[in-house]
This record gives sequence, structure tokens and C-alpha cells, in this order.
Amino acid sequence: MGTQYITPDLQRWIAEQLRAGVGAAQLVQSMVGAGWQQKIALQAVAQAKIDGWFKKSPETPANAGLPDADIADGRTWVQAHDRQVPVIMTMEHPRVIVFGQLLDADECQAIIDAARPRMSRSETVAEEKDGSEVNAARTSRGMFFERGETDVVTRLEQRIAALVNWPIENGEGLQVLNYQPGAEYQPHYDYFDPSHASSAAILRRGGQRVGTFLVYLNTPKRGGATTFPDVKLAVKPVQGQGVFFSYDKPDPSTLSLHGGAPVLEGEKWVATKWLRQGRFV
Ligand code: PD2
Ligand code: ZN
Repeated sequence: MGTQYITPDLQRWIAEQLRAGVGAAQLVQSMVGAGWQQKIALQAVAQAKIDGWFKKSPETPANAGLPDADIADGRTWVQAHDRQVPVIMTMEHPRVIVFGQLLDADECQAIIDAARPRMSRSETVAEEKDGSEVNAARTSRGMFFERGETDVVTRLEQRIAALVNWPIENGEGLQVLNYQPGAEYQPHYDYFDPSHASSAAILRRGGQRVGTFLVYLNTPKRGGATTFPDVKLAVKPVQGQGVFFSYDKPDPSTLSLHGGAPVLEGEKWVATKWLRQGRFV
């Protein structure tokens, strides 16, 4: 094996992983897995810590306030914690990125198996009173995991955090939804409307939602796409793939209106990770 050098790109990547909550030991392990000599990996991670990885770097781009992937250089693969995942499609406005291979089939099945016994009719945030309510626009069944509740949930959370450079602590617990034929989620915004009575209490738990990451746990036979009606985009649900989108303010101008089209044949399982501005408690 020849001499390996710690390039500025690698330094930046390590800093991002650490900021996203990936542990130093785990980081060294995944670098070794990717072909780095252990001595070099240890040195690079130690140096990143000395450099003060917890502070925002001076070259942080203007949109650093939003989760996003480092794909401005046109790369087709992104490091997602312990694996590289392909970038399948991107859109600037609304900001949408479709990723492949976020989970393998066994990991999808493990999440479905853990969620299945805990599913109940999905609720949405109540508009005028505190709490949530059953809504005819949302005919799926759902449940929430605690953050880090199982090994696979933790892995998915680490991958998402690394992919879009957003701390694990800013993510809500993973939601799992199941749609039977005919079930849908009519178009809506995921941010909280600040004018709603219920929003004040919700916003105290970590601020606004600024991004959504949906990961498809199976492939329905027909239907079930995630749609973005403002830009006439439909993302097909394919097992292991995921769609990320962000919104910089709680406003329709973000074009982040989206829905789950009716499932026409087979069923649909999907996991949702909502990303808050701050630490979600
Ligand atoms: O299941 C979907 O495709 C979907 C669509 C819109 C999920 C959500 N929203 C959500 O969980 O917010
Ligand atoms: Zn949604």
C-alpha cells in the first residue's frame, strides 16, 4: 500500500461526520473499511478534533442553516456514515435529492418487523387545539420510534445525519407509515404553521422543521409515489431508496408542498425523519 495523504477534502469530510454526531472510533473504522491505513485515519480524526470540529468552519456556505448534501461538485456518490450511496436525482427549487441504497432489504425488513405490532391510525397535528387528531387526508397507519431505539434505526439515523450534514439530535424520532391499497397522504407542508395555536408548544421542542427525509421500506406494485404538485414531480417508492427535501421558511414559496399518492396495488411502507432547526427534545 502506498503513502496516503490527508487531503483538504478528507479533512472536511471528517469534520462533517464529527459534527453530525459520528463517533471518532466509528469514523476511523469506516475509513479503514474504505481502504485508509489505520495510522493515517487515527491521525486525521485526531487532527480534526484538535482543529475544533465542533465550530462551524469559516468557509461554511451561506445556506449552512439548512440540511443539505455535499454534491455541488457534481459527484454521483455521497458518503453516508458507513456506506457510499448513489445520488439519483436532484432539484434546486424545491430542494429535492433522491438517494439510492440507504438501506438493504434486510434492514428494511427489520424496521417493518419492529414497527408492525405498534401501528395505529395516523394522526396529524391538530390545527387549533394542542395535540394531534385523526385526519381523513391521511389514511395510512403509523408509529414512531424513539431516536436510537434499535440498531437499524440508529444506523439509518447516522446515515441521514452524515448525508445531509445535520446533527442526529435535531431529528425527530423515526416515523413508520403503512399504506394499504387506496390509502394516501394528501398534499401538505411538513413545517408547522406559526399562526396555528398548537405550533408554539411544538416549536419549543427544537424549532421549525427544515427538512424531511423519506426512506422507502418496500416497493409497492403500483402507486404510492411521493408527489410535489408545485413542480409536477413524482418520486417512485423503491425499496431502500429515499427522498430528501428542505424548506428554509414555513412558507408555500418553498414549493415544498408534497403528498403520498394513493397506493393502487400492493402495500407501501415508508420511514420519515423530520429534521428540526435545533435539538429535538
Ligand atoms: O409516504 C409518503 O410518500 C409521504 C408523503 C408526504 C410521507 C409524508 N408526506 C410524511 O411523512 O410527511
Ligand atoms: Zn409530509
